[in-house]
Amino acid sequence: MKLETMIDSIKKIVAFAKQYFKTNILVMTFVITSVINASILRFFTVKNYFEIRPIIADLAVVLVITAFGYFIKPKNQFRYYITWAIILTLICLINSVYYTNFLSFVSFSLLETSLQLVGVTDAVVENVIELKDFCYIWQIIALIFVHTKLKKKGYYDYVAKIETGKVRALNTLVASLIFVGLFISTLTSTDISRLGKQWNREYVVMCFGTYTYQINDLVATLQAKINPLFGYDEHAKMFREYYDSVDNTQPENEYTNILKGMNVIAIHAESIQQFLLDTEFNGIPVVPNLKRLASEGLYFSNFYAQESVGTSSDSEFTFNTSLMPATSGTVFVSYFDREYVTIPKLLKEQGYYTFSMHGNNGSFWNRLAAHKSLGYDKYYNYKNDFEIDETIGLGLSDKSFFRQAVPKIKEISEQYKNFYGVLIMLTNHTPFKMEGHSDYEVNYKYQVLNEETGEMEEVVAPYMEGTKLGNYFKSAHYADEAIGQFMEDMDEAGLLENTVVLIYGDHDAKLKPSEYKRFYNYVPETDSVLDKDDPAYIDVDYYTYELNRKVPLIIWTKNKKVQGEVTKVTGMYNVLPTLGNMMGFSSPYALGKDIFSVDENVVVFPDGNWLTDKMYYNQSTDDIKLLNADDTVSIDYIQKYTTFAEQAISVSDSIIVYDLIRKTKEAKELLGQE
Ligand code: GP9
Ligand code: MN
Repeated sequence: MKLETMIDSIKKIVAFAKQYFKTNILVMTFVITSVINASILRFFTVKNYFEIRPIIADLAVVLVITAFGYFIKPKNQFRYYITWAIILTLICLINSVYYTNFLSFVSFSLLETSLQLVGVTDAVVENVIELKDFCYIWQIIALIFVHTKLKKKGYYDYVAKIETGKVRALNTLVASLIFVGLFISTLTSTDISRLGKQWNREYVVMCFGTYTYQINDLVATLQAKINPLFGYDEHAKMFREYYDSVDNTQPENEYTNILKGMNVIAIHAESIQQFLLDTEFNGIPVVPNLKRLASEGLYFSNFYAQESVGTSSDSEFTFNTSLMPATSGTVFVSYFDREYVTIPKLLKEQGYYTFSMHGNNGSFWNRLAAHKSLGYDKYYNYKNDFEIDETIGLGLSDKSFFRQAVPKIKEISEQYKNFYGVLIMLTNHTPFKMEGHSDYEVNYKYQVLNEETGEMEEVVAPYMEGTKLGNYFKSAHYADEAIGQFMEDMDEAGLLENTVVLIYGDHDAKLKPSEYKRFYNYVPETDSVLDKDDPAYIDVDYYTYELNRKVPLIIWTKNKKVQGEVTKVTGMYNVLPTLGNMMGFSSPYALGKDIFSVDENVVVFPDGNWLTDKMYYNQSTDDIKLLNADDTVSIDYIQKYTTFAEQAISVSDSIIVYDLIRKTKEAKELLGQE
């Protein structure tokens, strides 16, 4: 009896499945072809062939689209699914073409500027479209083919008799939700944060699939368009009031115009932290070249990058504008099309040719569009301008990058009287895996007496090998060698005579406090780490960690025009006013000050924390850390800078979101003031 019931049930299920498949042929063709197309796109681009997660994510999106098709009468469903098939095919096709040219995925935010970009950048290589870019069209052909066959067989009339659209729609939505749930359960916090920031588009596609990427991109693009529609007056008022109260004209001091008329090469030193300059292993400094350049030039030893989620791109932005990063999203991705007063634009007014160079995909951080908007005449990038003869990590190795950059700079110097160029380094990027490219030894070696032989013997304490911090030292050493080689090549090419070389660390290495704790508390002789209760134990608390995130800033000239160590706290937003005073330019919108014209400087961080020479303020806990325990600060002092920090962040964000610099310019032009 029991067996009979079971067989009966199985028969019923099989019959139901048969009936389901028989009456869902068009729908299933749509679902399967859509998921296959999204997978083909990944196969040709990011190449994560065997990842199941993006397939689940694509399936979930396609099922939601499918579900709504059931509300339409069967004989009209084809129109619905073919429309979607065309949209999805186009998404794959356009992304495929975009990837062929830019090695990244397309963004709705680029729609307005993309045509213009294609015309003006050198990013479009000869083969604009490849044959494989068209392979996605098979989905449309397949759907038309299946539809024609079904129509001939009277399929739609048959389905109309038995289909209960609403039930099927609901069932499909539930199925989609199950896939969504399944997918979400596999996500890490990094995955979610990267989806939110949308800056690493390859990563988002690899993890979330093609369709979720595109939906997310649409939402991010719309958000950036919608936000400026509300609250304009209030923000414009705050902006006016702030700039009415500050004087940003070029100050007069001993540095005024000292570097005027010189060329500038700025090196964006990826993840180079300041403490590297004070660290050595077995008597060999981690970054000997940076140390030397720091001692020969003007060295800011308490300099902070002020970056937010836009990391490298935020630093580039603040460096070039003296504004803070965006409070939500990133300037380079969502607000690149606003008007900003920037170093390249200000130097162009003095007749400079301006350029940037980088050994990673041009579209990474949306630089193709953002650099143009910042005022660079040309962005030399990756395969378009460099021969990829050595790859480490994300792209072209720093040594090859610099080697190839020098002849390009030479050519520029022969064509233009003055130039300003930013060289964005890449190799010293997390996870700092050097795979045999650095022979720097990060383990302590010391001598002990061998009692048997009576001779001194070398002991190696292998405590840093294989740790992230150990890898960081090796990788930073490589980056330093690359800088050293670049300086030599520049000198040999005669390019240092009238050139200021400015080097800044773009942000910290984002290493965990535990890495430092182990490093500071290791005892080589006993091959152990000090216990927390040990009196000699060095703790890395919140403030120690935050203060240690500082990066170096060096302004160097061959003839030592500027020299010395600046120990005052400084931030990335001080660069434009400080360098500007030395070179004869200024921005009326700078939020930072010329460091040589202020008695006390404050560095504001994007999260509202701030730092002076006296204290660090943690805004989330409303707590402070005095840098010198004997010092005192008043409530008014804390209040004054907390207010300034809030003001700087809001004013900057208003400029970014509401495009206030452009609006102010337009209003002035209208009034005939400029
Ligand atoms: C990417 C490189 C690194 O091209 O500049 O970016 P980051 O991850 O440091 O922001
Ligand atoms: Mn970076």
